[in-house]
Amino acid sequence: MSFTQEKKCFIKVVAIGDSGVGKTSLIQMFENSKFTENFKPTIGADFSNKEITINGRVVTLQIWDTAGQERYQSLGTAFYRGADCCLIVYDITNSLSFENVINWKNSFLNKSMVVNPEGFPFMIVGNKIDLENERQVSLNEGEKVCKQNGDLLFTEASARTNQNVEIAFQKLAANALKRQEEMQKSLDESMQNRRAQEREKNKRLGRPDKQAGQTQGSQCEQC
Ligand SMILES: Nc1nc2c(ncn2[C@@H]2O[C@H](COP(=O)(O)OP(=O)(O)OP(=O)(O)O)[C@@H](O)[C@H]2O)c(=O)[nH]1
Ligand SMILES: [Mg+2]
Repeated sequence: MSFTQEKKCFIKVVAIGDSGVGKTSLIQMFENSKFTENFKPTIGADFSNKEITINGRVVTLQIWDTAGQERYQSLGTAFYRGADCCLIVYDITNSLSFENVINWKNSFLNKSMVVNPEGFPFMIVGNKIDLENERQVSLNEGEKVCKQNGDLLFTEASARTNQNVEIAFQKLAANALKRQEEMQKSLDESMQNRRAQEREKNKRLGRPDKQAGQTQGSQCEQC
């Protein structure tokens, strides 16, 4: 295995959604297999790292847990920048939190200034499915909104029972990694084309080929 292949990949995940929907709880369960009943709203944002394996490759997830409370929303820009993917959480027992999902998505795309918003990896999580008796948003409604808004990844989950928590993060990260690799591949291809054109031009003009011996293409800086 070459040195570049051994280097680890890094993916920045940003979790957003209304206050109280369970962002911190999902992250806590995913990272530490712990759940706390009492609600301590996040102030500003926290971040933590977790290593996971995707298709045999070690990937470091840097997970940003942001505050859902309105008063912290102006901080968004700082936390969103450089994100590779985004987890949007709503609470299935709170229809308003579901209605806000697309606002969160749009606000994220505006503030993060993602270069290529088309196909940016979002995972929508309908949390608290352990509270089935209090459900206000059906599975069908969740699926429909995700389909209508660019086929966003979607799952229902429970941070309390640990249902579908790991799979939500794994799927989102796998998607982000795939996108990173595709973007790197097209960058490598355009670099190679440019080099080939340059070589051709030098040949025509009888100039020495400065690129001879240089390695072609590069692995993703982070991968
Ligand atoms: N029953 C149940 N309660 C949950 C679940 N997930 C979170 N909670 C509870 O919901 C409350 C809010 O959870 P948090 O994870 O703090 O919510 P948050 O989205 O991080 O909120 P902010 O930090 O204010 O944005 C807490 O009392 C949690 O115990 C779940 O899956 N089921
Ligand atoms: Mg929180």
